Amino acid sequence: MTAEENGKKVALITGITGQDGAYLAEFLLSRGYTVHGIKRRASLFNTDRIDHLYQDPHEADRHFILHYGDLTDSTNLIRLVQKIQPDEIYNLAAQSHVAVSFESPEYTANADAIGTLRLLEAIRILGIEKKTRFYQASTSELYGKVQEIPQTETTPFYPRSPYGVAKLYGYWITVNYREAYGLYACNGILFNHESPIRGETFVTRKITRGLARIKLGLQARLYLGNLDARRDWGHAKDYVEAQWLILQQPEPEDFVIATGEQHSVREFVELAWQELGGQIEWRGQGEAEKGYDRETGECIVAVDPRYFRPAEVDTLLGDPAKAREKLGWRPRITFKELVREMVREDLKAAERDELCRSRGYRVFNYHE
Ligand code: NDP
Ligand code: GDR
Repeated sequence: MTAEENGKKVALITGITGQDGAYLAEFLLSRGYTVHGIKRRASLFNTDRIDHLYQDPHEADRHFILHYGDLTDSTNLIRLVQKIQPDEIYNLAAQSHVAVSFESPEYTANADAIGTLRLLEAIRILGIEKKTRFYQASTSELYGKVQEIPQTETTPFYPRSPYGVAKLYGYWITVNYREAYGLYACNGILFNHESPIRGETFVTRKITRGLARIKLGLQARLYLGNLDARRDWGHAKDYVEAQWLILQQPEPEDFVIATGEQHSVREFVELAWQELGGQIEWRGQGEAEKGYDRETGECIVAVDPRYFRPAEVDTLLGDPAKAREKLGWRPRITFKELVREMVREDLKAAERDELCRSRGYRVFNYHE
C-alpha cells in the first residue's frame, strides 16, 4: 500500500539539503507526511542538514526518501513527479546567493527561473493540476530598490540582482499557471530568515561563525561589506510553517512572510559580539570603518569592498498583516533569540575546531 493509499499526504521538496528544506522536511514528517526530496549529485556527501532524518533504503516503511535530481534537468523532474505523484510540491531549490548571482547570472536564471517553469510544466504535462499543489520560494529580493515601506503583497517589484530578476520570473510564472490552468500554485514572498544551519556565506551566519572563532582565537578578524544594509530577519523554523500553511488554504494566494522589524548588519554584529560577552566600538567611516573590542582594543571587524555588490538592496521591511489575518501565522522567535541561538551553536562548533587544533590537527577556515 502506498503512503497516499494509507491516507498520508505526500510532499516533494526541491532543495531539501538546504536550510529551509531541512526544517520543512522535519516539520512535514512531524505532521505525518511522507517526504520525498531532490538532492544534487556532489563529489562529497551534501546531506549534513538532513542526516538526522535519513532512513536506510532497505527499511520497509520509509517516510523520508531522497532522489537524485536537478532543476536544470526537465526529464529528471518529469520522471520524479510522475513516480512520486506528490500532493504538494515545495520548490525551494535555487542558486540562492545574491552576490554569487552576479558571478553566475546565466546559471542562476536557469535554475531559479526556468527551473520553476520546468516543475510547473511537469505538473501540466502529467495532467495532475487538480491533485498537486505548488509552493514557490519567492523572496523579498523582488522588491529590491523599494517602492514602498513596509512592503506588502501589492508593493511593486524592482529587483536589483540576477537572482532577484530570475526569482521575478519564478514569481510570475507561478501566478500565470494558477490563472491559466487553474493550478493551486502560490508564492510565499519570504523576507530573510536565518538559523544555526544557515549557509556560512550569508551575512548573519558569517558574523556568528566569524565572531565565535575570533572569541576562541581561531581567527583574527571578520571582513564584511555593507554594514548599513537593513533587513527584516526572522527564524527559518517559523518560516517553513508559513510555507506549509500557504498550501492549506481554500484558495491559492500569495503571502508576504516577515517579522515587521528591521535591523542593520552593524546592529547584528554588535548584538552577536554582546552575546559573546564583548562590546564593539566603531571607528572610521565607509571603506575605512573598523570595529574594535572595547576591552582589548583589538580590531575584530573590518570593511572589505570585495563584499560590496554591483547593485545593492539597502533596506527591506515586510508587512506580514495578510499572513497574520488569513493564515493565523506570526513569528515566534525574536531577533535577539535568533542571534543568541546562532552564536551559541557557532561557539560550540568553534570549540570543536579549537579542540582539534589543540591536538595538532589542521583546521581550515574560509573567509568568503
Ligand atoms: P539554501 O541555499 O540553503 O538551499 C538551496 C537548496 O537548493 C540546496 O538544497 C541546494 O542544493 C539546492 N539547489 C541549488 N541549485 C540546485 C539545482 N540546480 N538543482 C537542484 N537543487 C539545487 O537556501 P535556503 O534554504 O535559505 O532557501 C530556500 C529557498 O528560498 C531558495 O529558493 C531561496 O532562494 C529562497 N529564499 C530564501 C530566503 C532566506 O532568507 N533563506 C528568503 C526568501 C527566499 P545543494 O545543497 O546541493 O547546494
Ligand atoms: P541577502 O542575504 O542578499 O539579503 O539574500 P545576505 O545575508 O547575503 O546579505 C544581506 C545583506 O548583508 C550585506 N552584507 C553582506 N552579505 C554577505 N553575504 N557577506 C558579507 O560579507 C556582507 N557584508 C554586508 C549584503 O550586502 C546585504 O545587503 C538572502 C538570501 O537568502 C536570498 O536567497 C533571499 O532571497 C534573501 O535573503 C531574502
